[in-house]
Amino acid sequence: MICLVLGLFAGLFQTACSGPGERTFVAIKPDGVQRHLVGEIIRRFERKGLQLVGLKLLQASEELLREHYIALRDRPFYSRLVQYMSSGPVVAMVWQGLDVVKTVRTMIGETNPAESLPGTIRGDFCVEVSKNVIHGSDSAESAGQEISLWFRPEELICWEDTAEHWLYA
Ligand code: D4T
Repeated sequence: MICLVLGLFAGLFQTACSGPGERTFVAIKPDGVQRHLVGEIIRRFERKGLQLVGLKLLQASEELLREHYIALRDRPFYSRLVQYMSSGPVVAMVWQGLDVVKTVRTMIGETNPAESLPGTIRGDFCVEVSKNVIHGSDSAESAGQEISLWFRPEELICWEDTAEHWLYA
């Protein structure tokens, strides 16, 4: 009962939580975790000025991954993609900030690492499309869907970012 009340309270608090900009979903894929790139990737988003509001290491189920990539279910690489994403732990995150969906996609680079510029995550750390280290939501709409697929409301933390004053007018 207490948990239920606390959960409801947390849900209300999340709804009321307001920080600058929007939120996006980011996942460091199994190759990124295995290659010890977690710290480097988080460092880039933090230094940019984005705010971390959710973070967890998990072994994603095939069911979750099939749902996450549902839009690609007719593509020939769909099964291989789900298998690869479930081959080891992933780091799931939610980042917040002004135009964060676009900003994160720019920092990640193109889907194909060969087309990603140096300085982007895929441009710097990988070579093949099927092992491209990281995922970021491609629109505000998909960000909303992916955040609710991967995180419960109470797992997203509303906190005052004191750097905000130096980042935003
Ligand atoms: P994700 O969703 O992982 O951030 O990738 P993108 O948004 O950049 O690209 P996507 O949805 O088109 O592809 C999803 C995922 O599938 C892998 N992939 C893609 C693959 O293994 N072979 C392919 O030919 C393509 C196009 C890589 C990313």
